[in-house]
Amino acid sequence: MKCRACRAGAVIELPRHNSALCRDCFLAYCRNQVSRAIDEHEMLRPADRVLVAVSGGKDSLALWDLLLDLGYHVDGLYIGLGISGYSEPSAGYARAFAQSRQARLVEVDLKGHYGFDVRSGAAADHRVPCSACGLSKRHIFDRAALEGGYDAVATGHNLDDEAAVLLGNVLRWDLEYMARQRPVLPATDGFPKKVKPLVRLAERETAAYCVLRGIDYQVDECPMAAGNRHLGYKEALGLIEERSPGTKAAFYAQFLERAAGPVAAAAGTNASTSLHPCPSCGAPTTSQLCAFCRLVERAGGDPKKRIPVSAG
Ligand code: Q46
Ligand code: ZN
Repeated sequence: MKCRACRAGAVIELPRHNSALCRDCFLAYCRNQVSRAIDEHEMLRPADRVLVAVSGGKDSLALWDLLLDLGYHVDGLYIGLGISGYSEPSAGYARAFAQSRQARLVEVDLKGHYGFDVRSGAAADHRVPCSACGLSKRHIFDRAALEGGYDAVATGHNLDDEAAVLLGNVLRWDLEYMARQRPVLPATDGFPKKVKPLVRLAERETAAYCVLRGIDYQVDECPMAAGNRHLGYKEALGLIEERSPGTKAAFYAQFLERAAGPVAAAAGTNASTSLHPCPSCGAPTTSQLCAFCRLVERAGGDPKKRIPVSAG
């Protein structure tokens, strides 16, 4: 198998592009896909300070590496979720990467900082673990970005993630969620800008990228993910993709090009006028106290604790 670009020995096949690439051409392809996503969706400006949400998995570490290589000023933020057997090794991969690239990694440990982990927080707030986890991560990334003066939060959602979320939204015709499913969400009152620069790269491509770049990452799925709907949608799309390479990318790309605008118009804009700053943490909320501060209070922690991030 020869590289389609330079005729050297290929290391990876890309059926959706009807192509195969050698190591160097594949790494260049990954950089190019990220660069195109950033340009197409006006995600970042060259001088932006970016905070990457780092989990220790392949996507977030590949994203961090790619953004550094593209010349962005990028720091990482890792949140210790306290998931036994999973969180500690994940933190280790994040730290090792930061050290290897001499990049700045900010760490927030849920238990040490707020007094709960994903399991105990979920139990105290009568939620399922992924709901407590998602709420905590969104809150901490948002507050850290705003308090640290970052221009955007970048997350490692890849093409497979976005196509699976889209499939779930379409199956339920959930227009509100579809309207928000964009690769870039602009900063609005009290929320930082959010960008997903990996939306043009498939999951197996980010994994191959890490392997070829020598980046060690957490290979295991979070144990709490077992049996969730998102994984089922990914599997279903994987089967379709196997038979018809390119379908997944077309499904997502055509949504952005042809449907996202009309869907957003049909869903209407949710008036943000009822939002006010949470008296405890300052995050925008429609309730007396924001959902995260309620969770922290119920779990017996101190919601007023600041996140240890300052402009670096
Ligand atoms: S939400 Fe749920 Fe993930 Fe949190 S508890 Fe694990 S599976 S890590 S993206
Ligand atoms: Zn709050």
